[in-house]
Amino acid sequence: MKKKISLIGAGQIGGTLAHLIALKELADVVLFDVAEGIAKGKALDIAQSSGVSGSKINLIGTNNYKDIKNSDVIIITAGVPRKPGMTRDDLLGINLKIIKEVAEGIKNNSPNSFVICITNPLDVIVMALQKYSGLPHNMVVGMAGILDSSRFKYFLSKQLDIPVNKINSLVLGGHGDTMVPMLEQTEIDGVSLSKFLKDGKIDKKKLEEIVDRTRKGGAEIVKFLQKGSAFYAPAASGVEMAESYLKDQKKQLPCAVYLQGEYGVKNLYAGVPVIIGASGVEKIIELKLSDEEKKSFHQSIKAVEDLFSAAKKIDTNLN
Ligand code: TXD
Repeated sequence: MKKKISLIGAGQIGGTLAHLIALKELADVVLFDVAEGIAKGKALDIAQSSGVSGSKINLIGTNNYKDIKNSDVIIITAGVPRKPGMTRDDLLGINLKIIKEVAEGIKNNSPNSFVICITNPLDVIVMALQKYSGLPHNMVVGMAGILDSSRFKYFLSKQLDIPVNKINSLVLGGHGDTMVPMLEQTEIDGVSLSKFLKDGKIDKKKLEEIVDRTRKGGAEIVKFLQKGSAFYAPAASGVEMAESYLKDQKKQLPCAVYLQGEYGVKNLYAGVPVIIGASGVEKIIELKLSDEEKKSFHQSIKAVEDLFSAAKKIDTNLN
């Protein structure tokens, strides 16, 4: 039975998501956007590429929420991206309004979907999405950790001249400048990063530069693009989550999920390692954090809590 993925937002990431899903023949695609022409134009353009790729995926573009009915997966990128000099948090006001509208559309038309939110500021927007939509916590997740971990692994692989697929690592916490690359959990070709440090294969200063570049990875791209932000790596990361759900792969992935005491955090969305399978978020993996990692993680959680307090001031319904 062919699956169905609805993409709410057909912009830079939405269009790239649609193209990746079509090439991987993961599911039929509904591209939804308030700018109906963008959704229809991109759906038709990608559909026309099937003559080359041989993809049997059907795509439609729409601005009617009825078309997302019975979606297996919904991926949300509706919202505005950063401009140079803006922080992810600067997008809170406008994207909170948009996500309220999107939540209504999903609640009324496809409430049983696995919903992946990408819109920034991610951790607070995905939490607001879950509250506005009332969908179960295990079926509403945020995409950020996979992207941040991919950036960290890429920078490390370039520095060490080691293929990126030989590097295992993850970035936890909020999707902001306080995100936490987990150095103690990082392995290069099966060897711990701390051993690499001890053996002088990488120096601490270089590693700190890589951590900093990962935290500012989004801003670096915004500066180059001037108009818009990163979209290829975010789209690839979103597809990874959708695929693990649709194929019940039970992959362990860093995602923004609802914490109810895990890692000492209650009633908040934040990035931690989870198992994604056919029931959505199937398990939250509690890693043993070093004191240093614990301290950084909780600083990151504080940043998410502060931003959520700002969101509750904008919309008291979020209390
Ligand atoms: O790791 C992450 N989570 C981040 C997320 C990585 C990169 C970008 N991140 C955020 O994703 C970014 O800050 C934005 O908030 C979203 C989407 O980024 P994108 O680059 O795709 O933005 P675009 O190209 O502006 O596309 C947004 C689309 C655009 O076509 C609008 O017309 C549409 O959203 N839009 C809406 N669609 C539906 N409903 C409403 N209300 C709406 N408003 C705008």
